[in-house]
This record gives sequence, C-alpha cells and structure tokens, in this order.
Amino acid sequence: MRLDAGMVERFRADGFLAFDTGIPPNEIEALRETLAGLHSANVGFEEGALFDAMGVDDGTTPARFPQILHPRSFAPELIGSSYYRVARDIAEQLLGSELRFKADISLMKPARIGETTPWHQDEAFHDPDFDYDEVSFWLALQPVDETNSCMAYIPRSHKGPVLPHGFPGDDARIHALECVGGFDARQAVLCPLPAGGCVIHNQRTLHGAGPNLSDRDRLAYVLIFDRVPTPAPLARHFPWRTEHRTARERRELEWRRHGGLLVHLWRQRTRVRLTSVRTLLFDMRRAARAVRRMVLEG
Ligand SMILES: O=C(O)CCC(=O)C(=O)O
Repeated sequence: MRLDAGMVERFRADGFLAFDTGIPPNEIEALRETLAGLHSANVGFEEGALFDAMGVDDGTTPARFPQILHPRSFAPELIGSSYYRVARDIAEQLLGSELRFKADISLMKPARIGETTPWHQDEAFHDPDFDYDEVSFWLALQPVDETNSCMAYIPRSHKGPVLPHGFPGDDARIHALECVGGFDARQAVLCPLPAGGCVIHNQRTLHGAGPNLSDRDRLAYVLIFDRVPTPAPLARHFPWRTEHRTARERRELEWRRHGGLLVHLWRQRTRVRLTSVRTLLFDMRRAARAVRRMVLEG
C-alpha cells in the first residue's frame, strides 16, 4: 500500500494522518487475540516489557494503561503480519530507503478503567543530544471513537520545538509524560477509526487520548520506524528525563543484570542495520549506554 500525494502532503502539513489499511477483518481479529493473550498472561512484567504507563506500576492495583514493549519478542507470529508490510511500505515512502524498524508496542486501555493518555510529544522521551525522524503507526484493533479512547492531535504541533513536559500528578514514578504548556488543547482534532483503521504521527506531533469509558478493552498496536538519529545541532536539555524513576526501568535493569542483557542484545540483532559508519556508531553508543547503566545503577 502507498499513500497518494495528497495524503503525504497532509501528513507533512498536519503532523498526523488517518487512513484505512485495508487489512482483512480476520487478520485484525487475529492481531487482537494475540496481543490480548499476551496482556492476560502478564507476559514480560519481570523484564520491564509489560508496565502500567499511568500508575506507579507496582502490580498492587489494576493497571490503567498497560503496555507491552516489543510484543514481537513474545509472539513471533507478529513479525510476518500484513500490518508490518503495510506500515513498512508507507514508512519507506515517508522516510526513504535508509529507514529502520525501531519498535512495536501493544497499548491496552481496559474497559471502564482505561486512563486518559496525557498530551505529549514522543520526542520528549528521547535523548536530547540527537535529532530524530520517525513515523509511528497506531492501528485500531476494534472501532475507536471519543468514548473508547481514540487518538487526538494538535495539528501542526510537529513544526514547533519539543515543549516542556512533566509527570502526571507530578509523580516521577509514572512512566507517561505530560506536556505542561505551550499549546492550546482547544485545537485538538479527534481521530475516530474503524477496526483496521490507522493513524500515523511523527516524533514531535502533540497527541493524547481520552479514557476508555466503554465495556470493551481498547487495544492498539503501534509500529515505529525511523532513520538513524543525527547529533542535534543545538544543545537541548529535557530535565524531566533525569528525574524520571519508573518501576519499569528498575525491573528492566534487574533483569538485564541477571542475564537478560544477552537476551536483549540477541533480540536487538534484527534491528541493527550496518548500512553506514553513522548507524554503527549510533547502535554502539546505545549498547554501551545499556551496559553502563547496568554496571553503575541498580
Ligand atoms: O493509545 C494511546 O492512548 C496513546 C498512544 C501514544 O501515545 C502513541 O502511540 O504514541
């Protein structure tokens, strides 16, 4: 599948775009069943892959926004999905042939208790020493609208800088970040979608979503593609990154210290692209940082 010229232009202008993937309903249902199965089996909790993005995530209260990082590691059947092929083709159209597959994430908003996703820019989670070019695909695995947490965007917000972020309720233990100023939420555009509908945004587009007030769990499957980040031309500081102390990170660190690092590096092998010295240096820097954190922190 390819986007037509008008769609590409709208994505570049607004920073987001909704479209229908055309993936048959039985394949959407199969993706939903696979991901729902991983969530109900609590897969990946010990290693920090499963976490509650909107709670303190100590496992004592029902999770309000459970997410699984890299669900492909736990359900390899996700790797060959039509969704991956559709997303990859479109990502190549938008990012060029040097694109890389960065990550997949399963996003669950449990029926009735699924929490609001605060306004944020994905780049606020990233290392400010680099500049990014990425596209995130958000696939609806059931119909979504305002009642069950469809995505909402601030058009053209991707043309501005990374805005100041903090933590929901000022609690640095919470994984989610919240943009704390510099935008007008009244400009928000909601993106209701049918099952199999998809919305894409880039790393700087401001977005959020409401709570899930419906009687059915809301599931979305995210795929992220990027180009290798380049050094940022101007120094930037994201103070919220240094203050962030989540239970997910602690679990991940413990797991890596007890042998998980090798498993992690083995899984990462498919993401490393030895296309240039630049990509190699970037991947080596990331690996060195993972080892340094493991040795120094904990
Ligand atoms: O699904 C949601 O509520 C939020 C998703 C999100 O923030 C993202 O895909 O970047």
